[in-house]
Amino acid sequence: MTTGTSAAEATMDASALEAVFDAAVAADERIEPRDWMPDAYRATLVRQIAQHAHSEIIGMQPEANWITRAPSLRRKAILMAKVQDEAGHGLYLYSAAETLGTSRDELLDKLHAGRQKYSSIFNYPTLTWADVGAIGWLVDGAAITNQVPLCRCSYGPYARAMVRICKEESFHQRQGYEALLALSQGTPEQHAMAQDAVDRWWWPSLMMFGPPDDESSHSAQSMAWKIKRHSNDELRQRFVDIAAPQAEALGLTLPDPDLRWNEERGHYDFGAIDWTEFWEVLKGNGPCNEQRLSKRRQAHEDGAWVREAAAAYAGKHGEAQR
Ligand code: BYC
Repeated sequence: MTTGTSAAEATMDASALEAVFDAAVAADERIEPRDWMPDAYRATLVRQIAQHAHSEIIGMQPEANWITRAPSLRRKAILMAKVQDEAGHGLYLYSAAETLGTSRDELLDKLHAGRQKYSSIFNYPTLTWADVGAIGWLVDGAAITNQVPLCRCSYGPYARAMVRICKEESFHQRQGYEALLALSQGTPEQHAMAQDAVDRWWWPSLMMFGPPDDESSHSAQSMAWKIKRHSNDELRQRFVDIAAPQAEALGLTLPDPDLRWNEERGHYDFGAIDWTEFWEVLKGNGPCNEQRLSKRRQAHEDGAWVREAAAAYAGKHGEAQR
């Protein structure tokens, strides 16, 4: 769409502006930061992008838990790179949110005060090394399934951030698959460790896609605005269809006795998800909610000196240039 509030836009009334916005969305054009947009569209984007950014930086915790105990130098180097990538994703996303007029500080304050969410998945513990593989395979796999369509999101800065994030996520997914394959084909103990991790991460991974469509408060509007391109249930089904044959190739079993190929539907059927658990985790009652938030707050406090030093440096640099 056009950039900047043009002289023509300045003289348009609200309904004319809305018509321009609707036409741009209908034509699959991108909405850019200086374009007029409905307040509710802006608020929905800030909510979703902030939640996404928070998930990236909180998601660093469960995996970083294993950096010091990675089983080889190679595995350690790969895991460090992955965790750093997640920090980078957080930065791209906070920057995308900033283009909507909300600062990173404001969003972090809301996260720390428990006023904004992050993904339910990161409230589960990483008990063994195999969890790093299971997260890569299942959690990153689910994230990619959800995020590839976001590359076509109607809001330009979010869509463009997602292109790079998805490229990195697909590397993450493959490293997880490869780590899990090594365990699955290893000793009986290693195989059992891989199976145990998959048993624990499978159902929470399906919950990442959000509540079922009939309980999803935002989906209809977000799809009309082309922020979301598919419903929660559609993406969840897509993920199950991808993961089920991969599990077979890995030599691991997904913990769902009802999982089977349905020839008629052309999809895998799967068992009922425990939505009570999902809503409890969202309310703050998951196994690690408290630990994740308090570690995040502590990390933010510990980093205060870096922010102060960077601001002082930027101030001096600015003076030198004047
Ligand atoms: N966890 O109306 P709905 C990653 C909330 S991957 C927590 O369907 P929407 C990573 C929802 O916010 C994870 N909360 O919402 C991977 C809403 O509550 P509010 C991050 C959830 O937005 C590997 C309420 O439930 N990915 O970062 O239309 C390593 C009703 O839901 C969850 C993204 O954020 C959940 N799982 O659809 C490191 C992708 N699901 O806000 C990092 C972008 C729902 O009204 N986000 N809720 O209080 C999206 O695509 C969408 O926001 C969702 C939810 C599909 C997640």
